[in-house]
Amino acid sequence: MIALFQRKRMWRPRPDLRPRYDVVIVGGGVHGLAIAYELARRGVTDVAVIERSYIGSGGSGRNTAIIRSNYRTEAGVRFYDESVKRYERLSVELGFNVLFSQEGHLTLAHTESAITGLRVRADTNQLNGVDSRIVWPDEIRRLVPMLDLSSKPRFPILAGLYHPPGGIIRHDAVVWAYARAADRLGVEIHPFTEVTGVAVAGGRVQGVTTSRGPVAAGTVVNATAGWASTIAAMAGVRLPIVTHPLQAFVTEPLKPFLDKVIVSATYHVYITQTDRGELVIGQEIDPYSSYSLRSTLPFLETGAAHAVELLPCIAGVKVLRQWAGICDMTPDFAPIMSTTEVEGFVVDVGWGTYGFKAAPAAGYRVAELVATGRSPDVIAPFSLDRFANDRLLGEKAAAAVSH
Ligand code: PYC
Repeated sequence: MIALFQRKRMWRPRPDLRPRYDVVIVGGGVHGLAIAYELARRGVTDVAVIERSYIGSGGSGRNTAIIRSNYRTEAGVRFYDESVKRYERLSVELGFNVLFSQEGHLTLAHTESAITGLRVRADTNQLNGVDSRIVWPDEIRRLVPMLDLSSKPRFPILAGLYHPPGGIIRHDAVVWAYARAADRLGVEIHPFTEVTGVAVAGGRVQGVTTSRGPVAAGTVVNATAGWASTIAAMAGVRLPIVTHPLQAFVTEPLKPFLDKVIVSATYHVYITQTDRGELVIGQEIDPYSSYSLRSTLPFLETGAAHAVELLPCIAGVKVLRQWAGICDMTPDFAPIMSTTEVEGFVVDVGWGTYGFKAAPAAGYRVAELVATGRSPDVIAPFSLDRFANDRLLGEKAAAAVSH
């Protein structure tokens, strides 16, 4: 029988791992794929992306897909602003709709000290050309009519930081779009291939060993998010990273009523409504370090209770499912995009709870670092040696719902 309709694959299956590539990227999430695509665009096409499971199976498939650049440090604001601008062009650039809804991002303050923190962010954002400003309850009511702005909640809403360019995106579409674009430029994508070792000799990386045999490489890039420190340890590189779970849950679909991303550090909760109508609700990272991908009842109970304090109208809504991802946390809540003491071993790690929003800029800049050997200005503050040289970045106040 003749198949009437054959679906086109997003990228080509590659039966064989070749014995050598110019660049091997460990991690087939959005970062690894974006780096591969940007390398290929620069003419570096002898690239393999090696992924232990299916592509996008790690943090890229387990995040809440919030995009924003309203960070606290100048380095953070500049970098994430570049990423938001790249996301704005991504559907056209990659020829694939990534459903970026720039609906606006609203961080709530419930205490005077939180307002002070938001003022610092608003100033730093504006000084760096990012649209972000303090808003007061009257305007908050107009932006999100369903928020409880009365004095009834335990922590009434006093003010907010409003960031119109922020929003949400369709995360699997971003992963597929980068994979397809990288594949078309000649990159090889090898899912279900586990890296079991990183070969180093004379202070230089030689390649990786995998569940499908050894592969030599001129450069190895570690883009493995929650597993970043374990892969780095295989190369003898110690990273200041501790892995923590981050959980989220999703409700049944509701009629559209929430067209802003809402974040509250005091309630440790953030809420968005997807294009399908579901509410996506997340909290702070779990307080213990773990590689566990299991979600927990205490998380669901506190997340739901806190979300209902902000939006009492969702009290009877059913929860459909919950999940956990794992996050590579650095002490200053900022990433590491850097060369290391092992020549040819490059890291794009420490993405904690902010990796997805960073992928287009990280892909572009880490590819530039690999291709030229020089760290571009916009990512120079994120080098690994900042921890030895006492140049930490202090991004915690603006990272997810941390405070
Ligand atoms: O940084 O916007 C963020 C975020 C939301 C959820 C986790 N991180």
